[in-house]
Amino acid sequence: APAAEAELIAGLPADFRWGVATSAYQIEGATGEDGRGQSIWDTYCRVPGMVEGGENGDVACDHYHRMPADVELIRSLGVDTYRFSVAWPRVQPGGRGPANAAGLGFYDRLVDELLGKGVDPWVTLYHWDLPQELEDAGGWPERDTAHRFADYAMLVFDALSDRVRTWTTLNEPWCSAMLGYYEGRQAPGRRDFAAAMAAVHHLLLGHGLAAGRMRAAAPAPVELGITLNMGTSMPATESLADREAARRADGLGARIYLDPLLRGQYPGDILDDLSVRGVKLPVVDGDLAVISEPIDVLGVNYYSSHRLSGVDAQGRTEDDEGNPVQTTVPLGRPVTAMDWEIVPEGFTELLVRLSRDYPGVPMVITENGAAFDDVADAGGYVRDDDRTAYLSSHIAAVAAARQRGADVRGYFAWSLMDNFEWSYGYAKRFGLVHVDYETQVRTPKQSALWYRDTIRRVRGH
Ligand code: PNW
Repeated sequence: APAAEAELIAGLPADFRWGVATSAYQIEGATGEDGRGQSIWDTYCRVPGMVEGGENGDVACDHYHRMPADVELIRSLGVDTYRFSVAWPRVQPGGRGPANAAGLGFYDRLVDELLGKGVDPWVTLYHWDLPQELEDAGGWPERDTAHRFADYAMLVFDALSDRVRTWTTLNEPWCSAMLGYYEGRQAPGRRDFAAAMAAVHHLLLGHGLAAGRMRAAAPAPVELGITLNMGTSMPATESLADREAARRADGLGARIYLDPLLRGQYPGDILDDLSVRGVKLPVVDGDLAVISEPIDVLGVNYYSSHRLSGVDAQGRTEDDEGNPVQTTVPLGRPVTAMDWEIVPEGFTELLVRLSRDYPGVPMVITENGAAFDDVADAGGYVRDDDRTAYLSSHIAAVAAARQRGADVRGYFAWSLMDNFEWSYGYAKRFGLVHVDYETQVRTPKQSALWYRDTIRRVRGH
């Protein structure tokens, strides 16, 4: 397989975009500096039991103080793009009103530092750190939050669009809505299905409002997009119950975002499912026109794929609340440290299917990567063959999808360096670069060197 993978990877075009990705709360630290306000993650981390080890992002990778050295590290990997996110509570401590110049200043310096080293900045405006004051006012289930997001987006856009060409509004609205407001596994930790569905709509509305205003204000051509996390949902058997389970998983995981964004309407089957559950999306006339504002690039984050069954261990098709059963049936593949099965062909299937069902939108892989239980030697070096194998098989999967017609223009590894893995704390390491959290020393792992050499080879020099 590695030889076949190498051949596929070598066939990627010389102008394929290569990058590494991070997000603000996961790496910056300095949560109390330069007027930064509190976000829902500062709050959530302090709720006992929510984050492993009671950890939080107060220090993280101390990137806020080490930014120039980290940019040099990025340059040394030979990537052409760095995807990072802007912390809303640094720009608007309470989520409203004028920009906090000191907070915005950090991103201003970061962009200059990147450009000075020949690395393209790829800005994500929202990677989950909602200002706590907006959550106190209702959060994403509240329509007003969409308008607040668009205002915030314009503050950042006005400050950086003279130098930043590519903008992602939201990272993984599925996680914000479903993990944050339904499953409670992420901030703000609520468990309310109707609230989560309202959040879906208002996240999408916020995206559309921001994208429309950015497009109208753009001083030069810009590339606007949104990033969705998706996988391939396969039925465990051909039974109706299992096919329904796969349809619903794909509907709530992917189509409820893709269809309004790219077709201007919510998927009818999912609206029907919701109405059976007594839930109606809070759509107001005109919203879908806002949400379907054309985008230039679709960001795809891929980690794994799932096989689904509509029948539980007791043979039931409905749970105690009368909701349809949806169980994951393992494919029997090796797993990462997250217990996520390694399914590269599900990546190819996803990309081919997206290009067929939603033609005309170029895609970029804005995240792909894996956590493993790294063992560092005395010098901090990690021989992470498992991560290298994961990257190789998944980049090859992207190349295979391109051969089948998927218009994928780039690939960003998650993540530049080990960082705060949300409710898993610092135990899960996704980095290409190892971070010693005692000393903050960064050491490129074997996978980082493999990635650098791979990029070099594809570019042909
Ligand atoms: C993404 N899931 O999160 C995020 O964008 C990153 O911030 C994060 O560090 C990375 O993936 C690794 O987890 C996800 O449950 C969280 O399917 C959960 C899921 C998918 C992506």
